[in-house]
Amino acid sequence: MVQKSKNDKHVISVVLPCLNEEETLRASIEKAFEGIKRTGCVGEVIVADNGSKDASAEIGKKAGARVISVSHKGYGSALMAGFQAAKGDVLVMGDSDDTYDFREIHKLYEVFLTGNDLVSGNRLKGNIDPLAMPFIHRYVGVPVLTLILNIFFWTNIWDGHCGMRLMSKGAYKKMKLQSTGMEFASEMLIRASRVGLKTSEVPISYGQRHTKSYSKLNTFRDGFRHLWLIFKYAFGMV
Ligand SMILES: Nc1nc2c(ncn2[C@@H]2O[C@H](COP(=O)(O)OP(=O)(O)OP(=O)(O)O)[C@@H](O)[C@H]2O)c(=O)[nH]1
Ligand SMILES: [Mg+2]
Repeated sequence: MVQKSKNDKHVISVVLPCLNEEETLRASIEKAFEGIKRTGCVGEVIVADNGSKDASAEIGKKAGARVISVSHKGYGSALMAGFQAAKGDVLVMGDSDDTYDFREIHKLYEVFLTGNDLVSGNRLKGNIDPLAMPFIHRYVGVPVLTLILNIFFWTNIWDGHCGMRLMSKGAYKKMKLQSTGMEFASEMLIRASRVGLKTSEVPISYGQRHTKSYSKLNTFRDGFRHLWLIFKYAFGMV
């Protein structure tokens, strides 16, 4: 079960991986602080930056986040460094492109309190903006890759690529994650299943990326990385 902090409240660390997200970072941070507040807990927001060339780092600091500079590139690397730096006993991950609504952190937290180790958002069952995900991601990539994941490893999660998740720090440490890229999201579910974590998911909102900054997700490269990782774990190559 999850450790409580001294005042009987959890301390929540929200970690935002960030690569050139100056247009949306402030809004993401403000929503994360509001999300922490709505849980009744205290907490911090950490921006895990990979050498953004824009003003992300300064904007992050000004908005009250702790900005850490991560030398090893990649979405997974940034999250692992952020979790390492986190002071909280509850960890939340989420993107800094203002597509997840962090004011909904309490929805995940409430389910976590019922005895789960890891709670993931589910965008497909939630309030999803029609333009938030390309057709191929929403109706092919995410459901098919998640189905394959669940055939090999029962994960109890049906949006395998959701970037908004909440877990105890103890659960995170148990998983011993290593993936540096976007396939980090799949590895987390595989490892959670392998080490016997109790998982659950909650419908959440997902909005469109409204920025000039480009998406870092490459449909075929990253899709293949997720699939390859699943096969490596399934056939004992990891
Ligand atoms: N630090 C760091 N952050 C990254 C890296 N790649 C992606 N990110 C961040 O991780 C989050 C997810 O990346 P996105 O490009 O939004 O990927 P996505 O949400 O799957 O794709 P979209 O739906 O197109 O937004 C964003 O906050 C990015 O800034 C990276 O290499 N390093
Ligand atoms: Mg995004």
